[in-house]
Amino acid sequence: MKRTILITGATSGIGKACAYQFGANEDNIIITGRRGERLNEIKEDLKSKFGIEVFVLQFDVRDKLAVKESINSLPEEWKNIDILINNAGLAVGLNRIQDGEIEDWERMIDTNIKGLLYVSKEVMPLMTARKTGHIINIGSIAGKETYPYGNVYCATKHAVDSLTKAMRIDMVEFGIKVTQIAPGAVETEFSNVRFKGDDVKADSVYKGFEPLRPEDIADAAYYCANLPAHVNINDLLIMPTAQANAGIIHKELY
Ligand code: NDP
Ligand code: 8X3
Repeated sequence: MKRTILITGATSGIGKACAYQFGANEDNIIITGRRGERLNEIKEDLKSKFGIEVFVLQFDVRDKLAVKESINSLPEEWKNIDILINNAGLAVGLNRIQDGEIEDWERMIDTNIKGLLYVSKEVMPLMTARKTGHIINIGSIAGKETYPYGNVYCATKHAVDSLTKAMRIDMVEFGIKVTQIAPGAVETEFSNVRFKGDDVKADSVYKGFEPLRPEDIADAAYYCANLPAHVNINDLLIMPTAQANAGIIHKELY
């Protein structure tokens, strides 16, 4: 049976890869993000490649009113959301905490914690009412370990780790599955955003080793979403083979 998947942050990286992974398997997808042009291009491409239905919702996850209005505006048949992938998120800056920018901290907290809550707040009642659903939160190795200069980003991902557990506890009686996928280094636009458009610095993060690809995470999300009804993956920590933990990446010198 065709399912309905809502993916936040589907314009790039992991979220976009999830849209293609689930789309290739004929699920119908609600793609969201701020960049409308990209959303429309991805919608047309998904429809023509896979013959699926795609619905675009353009909103900033930090805007609680826009989140509420957008999700409420879905046609009734699109409100039967089977899987929510809470993926939209970002790191901004990489500094000692005493040198951090308050605006950067607020962007991360507002997007990674509050944004995830705003979206979930609208979708969770739709799932509990139907007594079915699966929430997949994209956490991070940064939610398992705190690494130098990672401070507030790590704190936001520790919050995702905690909220994942909380969702599972509070919705267990409704049969809702809740999974966290926590990746190590994945080559996406993540570091371009973190370094505020310094693409040379961003590229250097992934030099000298083979990072994960966004498709690797989409593949894992798809696996988690296709287990029998009685099986749930609570937590999945996925690293590139060259990455031992948050701080140790084996890089070949060149
Ligand atoms: P990208 O920068 O490639 O993608 C981020 C996505 O989030 C974009 O689609 C962007 O859409 C969306 N987004 C960001 N801010 C907002 C906002 N305020 N409102 C709506 N959408 C927003 O990075 P990744 O794919 O790597 O990141 C996806 C998730 O994976 C994040 O939660 C990140 O923390 C996590 N992660 C990434 C890792 C990595 O190494 N890359 C490792 C571990 C976790 P738009 O700009 O169009 O709004
Ligand atoms: C992204 C992974 O460790 O590079 O969450 O910040 S890390």
